[in-house]
Amino acid sequence: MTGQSAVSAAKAALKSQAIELPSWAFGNSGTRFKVFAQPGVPRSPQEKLADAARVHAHTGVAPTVALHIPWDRVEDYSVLAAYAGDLGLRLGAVNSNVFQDDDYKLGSVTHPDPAVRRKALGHLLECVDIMDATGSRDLKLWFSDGTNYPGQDDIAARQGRLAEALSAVYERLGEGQRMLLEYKLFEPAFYATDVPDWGTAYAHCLKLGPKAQVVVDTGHHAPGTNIEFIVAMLLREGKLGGFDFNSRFYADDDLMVGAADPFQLFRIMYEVVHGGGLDSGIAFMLDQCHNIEEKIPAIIRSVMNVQEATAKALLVDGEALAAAQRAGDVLGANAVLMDAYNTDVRPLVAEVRDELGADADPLAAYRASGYGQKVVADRVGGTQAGWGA
Ligand code: LRH
Ligand code: MN
Ligand code: MN
Repeated sequence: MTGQSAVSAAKAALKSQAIELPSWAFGNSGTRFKVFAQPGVPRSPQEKLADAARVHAHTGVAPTVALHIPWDRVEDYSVLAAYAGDLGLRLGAVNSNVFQDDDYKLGSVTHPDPAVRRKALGHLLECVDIMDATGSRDLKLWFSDGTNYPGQDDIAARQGRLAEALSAVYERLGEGQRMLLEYKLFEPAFYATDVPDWGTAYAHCLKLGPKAQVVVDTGHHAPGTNIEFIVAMLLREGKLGGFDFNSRFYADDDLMVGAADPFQLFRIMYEVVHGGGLDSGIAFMLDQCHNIEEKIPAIIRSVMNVQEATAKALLVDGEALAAAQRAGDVLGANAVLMDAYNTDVRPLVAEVRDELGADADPLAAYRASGYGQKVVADRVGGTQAGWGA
């Protein structure tokens, strides 16, 4: 592709990429040491949607919002979906929560007690009911299940209990619905997590069938893990359902995506683009918490970071790269990738936003809108995102 047509193709692809916002990123959050409450945070799921609508208005590429149940519990989810529609949004993935109940101390769907397992499964099935009402495509499953001490429980038996629950949920999925299984190396379990890695998630999803896919949370790996390899592998196997994007310096830090390692984000997006994953239904979700920084600007920044990494990935000269690879030109191939990474794509994505009717400089536009001051004046007594709630 010539320079100009590569740029127009990149612009078209960037316009159709949708980045999903997590409702919980708008609420107060913190570490287990302290939640620093911020003025003006949403007091209800509806107010979280209103904030998300601001992010979408300024960026033009964030039209869906993921819910977390029960943090976003409402009486009627179809009313919430209609409200989202009025704001120009759609409701996205429904995130289940089987980790904040006393009953789940020893696990949820892998708990040794069948009564606790039944309760956890009931919640997961309720989440599919909610998807029916919201029109959501994806159920996102993350299990905090695991053990802290060797011998605490039977590792293999827990896998059996997990498979049983997953299969019941799978059977309940409707036409066009999917379940996304998320893995995480450790925390809160410190010895053996029941879904610790992509291999375990993949094995379960493979057995379940095509509606079961793996979700890659970029903060859920051991330091040094080659995440783009995992992405390439899952994509190749047709099992990459989506991302939970965030940054990490140490563990599951949930910082703004692209903040800790923009090069890694580029490498991930390159594998997505190269593997044809940009328009294959992969959910590009953020999963972040903004503990000390302003939330809406941080979310806008995160959307921009994903977009910029995607733009750079789209600008990789595929023909030059393939030629260098065929010729065994190690440095040449690496240079092709680095040329794209080192391109300043900010003017390009600004143009894309402009053409979408959003703002070339979304952060400046948000500041100029006065929305931040308005919600501080209007909203008194914000809700916590859920972690300590
Ligand atoms: C677990 C996790 C999972 C939860 C979210 C709030 O660490 O990444 O996706 O649903 O955080
Ligand atoms: Mn996550
Ligand atoms: Mn996480």
